[in-house]
Formats: sequence, C-alpha cells, structure tokens
Amino acid sequence: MLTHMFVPDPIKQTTMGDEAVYNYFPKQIRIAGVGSAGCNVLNYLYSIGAFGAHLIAIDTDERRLSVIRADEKFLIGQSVIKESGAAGDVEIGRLAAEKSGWKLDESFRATKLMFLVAGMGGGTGTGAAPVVARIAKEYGAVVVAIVTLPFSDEVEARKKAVEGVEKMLDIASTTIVIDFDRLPGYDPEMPKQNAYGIADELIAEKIKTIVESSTQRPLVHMNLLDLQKLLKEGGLSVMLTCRDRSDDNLLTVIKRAMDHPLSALDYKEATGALIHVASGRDMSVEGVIQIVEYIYNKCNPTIRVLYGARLEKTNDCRIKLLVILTGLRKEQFREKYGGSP
Ligand SMILES: Nc1nc2c(ncn2[C@@H]2O[C@H](COP(=O)(O)OP(=O)(O)O)[C@@H](O)[C@H]2O)c(=O)[nH]1
Ligand SMILES: [Mg+2]
Repeated sequence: MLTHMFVPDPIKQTTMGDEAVYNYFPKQIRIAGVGSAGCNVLNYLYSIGAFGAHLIAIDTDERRLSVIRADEKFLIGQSVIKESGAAGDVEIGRLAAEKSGWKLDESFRATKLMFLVAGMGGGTGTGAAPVVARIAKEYGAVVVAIVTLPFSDEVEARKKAVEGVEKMLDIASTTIVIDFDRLPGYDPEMPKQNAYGIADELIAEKIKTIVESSTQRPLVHMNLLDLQKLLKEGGLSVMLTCRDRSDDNLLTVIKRAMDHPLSALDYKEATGALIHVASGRDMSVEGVIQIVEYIYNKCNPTIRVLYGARLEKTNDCRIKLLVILTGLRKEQFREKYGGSP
C-alpha cells in the first residue's frame, strides 16, 4: 500500500491544453543514428513512427545505408574510406565525421533537442558519434546520446566502446549508457542472438515515447522546454524500464524496473529523473502520481522530477514504465567500466 508521500513540484510543467499543438514545430526534435547499429535503431523507429521528430541516418557504409529508411540519409567519409565502412577503425570513423560534417549543417539547423544513437564498439559509431554530437551542440541543440556497450565477452569491442563512451561523456549534454550484459535482466527469455533486435526495439520505443509525450497530447504532457532543461545537464545517465505481463500489478512493474537498470551504474545519486508511464488500461493521473511518488521516495530527496503519461489506444493493456535517471558522477563510468572486464 502506498501511504501519503510527498512529491515535489515537477520542474515547472505546463500540462496539456492546446499548447502542445501551438508549440509544435517540426524539426525542433531530431533523431540521428550513427553507424550500423545506430541506423538500425533509426530504421525501426521509422517503421513505428516518432511524431514530430526528423530522422537522420549517418553511416560510412553505403550498402548498409541504402537499406535504411529515414527522413534524411548522409553517407560520410568517402575521402577516407577504402572499401566499405570504417571496418572497425575508430579513427576512420572520427575522420569521416570531421571531413563530412559540413554535410550535416543544413539538416542540423534549428534543432532544439537531438537524440543521437550509436552502438559503441565498432568504427563508425564509436568514432563519428562524438563528432556528430559536437556539431549538433554547435547548433545549440541539447544532445542526448543513447549508446550501447557490447557484451563483455567481446573484449576488444568493449574496450573500444568504453573509450567511445568516455569521449561522448565530455561532449553530449546527456549520455544514456545501455549495457548489453544487462539486457537479459530486462527480458530473461531473450536468446543472445536476438539481443540486437531487442535493443533496437527497446531504444526506438523509448525515444518515441519521450518525443511523443511532448509533441502529442497524452494524459500528462511533457513540455519540450522542460525536457530540454532536464536533459541539458543530464550528464551520465541510466535507463530503467519494464513492461508488465498482464497479471502483474503496478508495484511489481516499478520494482522490476528499479531492480534491473540497463547498466551497472548506481543510480541512487541521480539528481534528475524523467519518468514516463504508458498504458492501454484505464489509468488516472492519480495512478501516475502514485508511481512517480514511489520512485521519488527511492531517490535522493533533492532530485528534480519530470513526468509524463500516455493512454494508448491499442489492445496492449500492459503498463510500460520508463525512467531515466540523470546527473550521475562521470567518474562512476570509469569506476564501473574502466577496468578490464
Ligand atoms: N542495437 C544494435 N546494436 C548492434 C547491432 N549490430 C551491432 N551492434 C552493436 O554495436 C556495436 C557497433 O557495431 P556497428 O554499429 O556495426 O559498428 P559501426 O557501423 O562501425 O559503428 C557492436 O559492437 C555491437 O555491440 C544492431 O543491429 N543493433
Ligand atoms: Mg558499420
């Protein structure tokens, strides 16, 4: 039973009303995928749609890029690529983005919020994504990088990935680290060979959720300005998520999400939280507040909370919870992932 608990005022949250429509301006939100993994996530996102966001695919590999669906596609680094793609070379990835960065100029203009997705551990995403992040920031965007770490048995890739994430931490406004080793906690029945597909789906769905809670009119709307404010100084961040099976109750969903963060980072010290609840069930604002209260009470009392909720008009009546906890000490990443695996 939830007793009376105190929830702070969320960061000034302008709720609902027509504002969501009046403030809507296409291309303020952009989502870029860099490298094969990043582009695969983008491709999936394109198929499920992210209303109000502009999707940009960036890769060095022409063949891979040709089968990706996006609003815009950029082939980068033709002057430095020998055959196809960066072939796992991080320096080639970096150079490709440095040399072809100018191509992105027009399509990055006027971006307020940029989600940047890359699988760390290869050449293109690892080398190019930090450069792309820098370019987006130069255009004034708040840059939210969502990056994955390979399974720890891929020792070399993991080492490269850790270095890539550290670079990203210095550049992006918020860096959300998803560790493949943690995916089985999210989906215990997952066969390892399906991990990429599951990660693509998971990342795409979560980005869609955040974007649409500000561009559409859900149950509790998140204002783009509030989102920007929270993510501007997000730094090192962790994602928690869970969707219940139909026989689970709310508390189980929250606990499961809290027990299975998608990286080994300790989120107790977080200074900001973005909480989103989606459901096809009957769900009231009071119910949402209960969830927010529960999470708030598990965290540092000075934490800034922003939350949104959405009723889904689907037959899927599961509860889907997303929590992003921001503001972890950057050194924590080195402490947890810097040593040999
Ligand atoms: N989510 C996702 N991750 C992938 C996929 N393929 C590979 N990865 C992961 O992403 C890392 C980088 O691979 P990749 O994107 O192919 O390299 P790049 O094209 O050179 O950036 C790998 O080490 C894997 O951990 C994919 O299809 N989806
Ligand atoms: Mg590639």
